Amino acid sequence: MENGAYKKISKFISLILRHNPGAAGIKLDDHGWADVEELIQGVNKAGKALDMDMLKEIVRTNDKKRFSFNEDGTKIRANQGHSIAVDLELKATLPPDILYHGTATRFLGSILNLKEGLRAGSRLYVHLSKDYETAVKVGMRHGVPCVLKVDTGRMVKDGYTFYLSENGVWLVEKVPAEYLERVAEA
Ligand code: HQG
Repeated sequence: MENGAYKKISKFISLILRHNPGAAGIKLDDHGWADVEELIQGVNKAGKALDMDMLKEIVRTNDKKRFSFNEDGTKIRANQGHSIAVDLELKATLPPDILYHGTATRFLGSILNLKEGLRAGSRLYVHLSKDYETAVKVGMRHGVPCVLKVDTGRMVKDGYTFYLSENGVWLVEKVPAEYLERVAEA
């Protein structure tokens, strides 16, 4: 279980590794990796206590397995969710025929009615979930949740490429509205 203090620091690490490495005065390489020693020093300089044992525990207990170490444990990166351009070298993966996207009711107008579909916005990819329940939780972060069913089977036939992050989140560049259908509430 992730404890409260770890949760706070893990949010800061998400910010550093996904969006703003400068917040800890560090740089990521082209593949999103940060040097572990640099990260620990940078977090401490930013006024938050962190050591190697804590970092290992944060990576191990993180509820969504957001971070990974490299093989020899000298580097760390976020598994998904980036807004800065990094190449995670994800392999194209065939998704199940249906995936889900959790969003908030206030976004449905532009997604479905204006037919913008799902766009990545500030992130590199649109995030899709393999089950309805997970999608509800994702949607709750933005307001009154609602879930869109994505016809991934047809998207694959139409040539879209899907990726599966290290922690089980499905990623795709965009989802045009024609592949989306709102799931009626249970
Ligand atoms: C919405 C969490 C209007 C989209 C989760 C979403 C995920 C549109 C919001 C990960 C739109 C973007 C990502 C359009 C999309 N018009 N709104 N055309 N297209 N949207 O946070 O998918 O806890 O960038 O529906 O578990 O909510 O951070 O994406 O509501 O995996 O690890 O724009 O973040 O993981 O919001 O979440 P986000 P998301 P972590």
